[in-house]
Amino acid sequence: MAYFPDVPKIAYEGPESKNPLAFKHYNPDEQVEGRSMREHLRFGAAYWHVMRNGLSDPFGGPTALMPWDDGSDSVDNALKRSDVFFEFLDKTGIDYYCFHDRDIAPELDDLAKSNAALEKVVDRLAGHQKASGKKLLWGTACLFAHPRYAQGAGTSPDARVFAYAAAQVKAAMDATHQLGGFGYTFWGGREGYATLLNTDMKRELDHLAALLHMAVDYKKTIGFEGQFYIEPKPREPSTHQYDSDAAACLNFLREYDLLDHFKLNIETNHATLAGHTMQHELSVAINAGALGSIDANQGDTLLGWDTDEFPTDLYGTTQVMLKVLEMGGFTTGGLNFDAKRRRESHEPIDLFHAHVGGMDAFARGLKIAAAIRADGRLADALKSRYSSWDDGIGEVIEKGTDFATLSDWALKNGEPELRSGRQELLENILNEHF
Ligand code: XUL
Ligand code: CO
Repeated sequence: MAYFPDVPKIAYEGPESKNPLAFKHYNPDEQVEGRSMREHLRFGAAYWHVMRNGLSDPFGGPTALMPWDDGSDSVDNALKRSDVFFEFLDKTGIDYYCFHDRDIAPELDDLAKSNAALEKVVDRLAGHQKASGKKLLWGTACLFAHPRYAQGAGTSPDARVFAYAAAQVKAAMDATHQLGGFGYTFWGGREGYATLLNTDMKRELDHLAALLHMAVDYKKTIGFEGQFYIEPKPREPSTHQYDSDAAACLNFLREYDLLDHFKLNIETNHATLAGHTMQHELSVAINAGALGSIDANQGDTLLGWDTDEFPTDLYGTTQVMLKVLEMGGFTTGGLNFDAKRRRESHEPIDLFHAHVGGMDAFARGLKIAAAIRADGRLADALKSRYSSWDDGIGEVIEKGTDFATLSDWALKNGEPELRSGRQELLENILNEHF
């Protein structure tokens, strides 16, 4: 059954093509730095946006047309959505996907019924994966939508809510394991506070760490070998989210002895909401050996919230790919389009335009990043800026010295000669590649 009868399998037609349903740059088997584009980019589709996002906003209801969806919470409707989703993956050529438990299956009157519904849909997804060769990039539990989690899940002031959240994570991990997921993500949407007047921050963080330690233990119990990720975001819906940025997450993981078990899933729009560039967040994660995966999207400079736009900014995709190449590529992670169409783009075809555009923007980013690396001038400039550390007094300092030695050196050598940072020149070199 074709749910998207007007959409063919999207093919690569090259930069000259004017076909809106063709790739101009994403050519899956084309080699870049000795690896195929498909392997470099590891695109993922977000089930919650593709299948479940009606495109409502704080001022208006849903607009998205989903002719296949009867709007009910039935398991049959959920199963049908999974069929539609795999047709979407097939036609876009996206190899991976990500889900929350409650995106793929309904939350019913009680936990036992919800678990049973989840198991049914997971069986169907397993069949789709087997038939298509598509893979699960990561799964997660939705611990933020239901009213019980209004005051947090792992950081709830109510121990009964914590227990419920743990039960949900257990079932979502089982589902992810059954589907051979490469990872499992924790995004703490409501793990933070609205006001410190009613918040025992220390106790809440202790509880969050306890939940994550239990997840680490459970992973061993079931033999799940996927990578755990934490996804930083500073706020919204909370006033402050504890996992506010990459540095805060790393500090939390270190403090609670969890660093060996987690990497980070960095999302572009979350980085900008935290007041950082994506480049900054990726650098912080890479420096700690902890960049796991990426939620690929972008924000809007005119709006102060998480707009989850599709990534179209070539500067942005290039900078991401420069970092990914610098890291040596993804291992378990990939580029998950945690992005939604604008509310005005309500037709099913817009889903295709959006993903095709995002994939092409990243393919171009990859090619430009590889060209920048081959050109070498930016890397040379960086190396030369730090060259005073390679020998002489720099080498002495890096090996370890003391104040007396440095004081003697400074007295003898006098005022250091200033060297320009050459920012404008470097920006010009970067622009030569676009
Ligand atoms: C919310 C967000 C989530 C996570 C998964 O801003 O990014 O969808 O990616 O829970
Ligand atoms: Co995300």
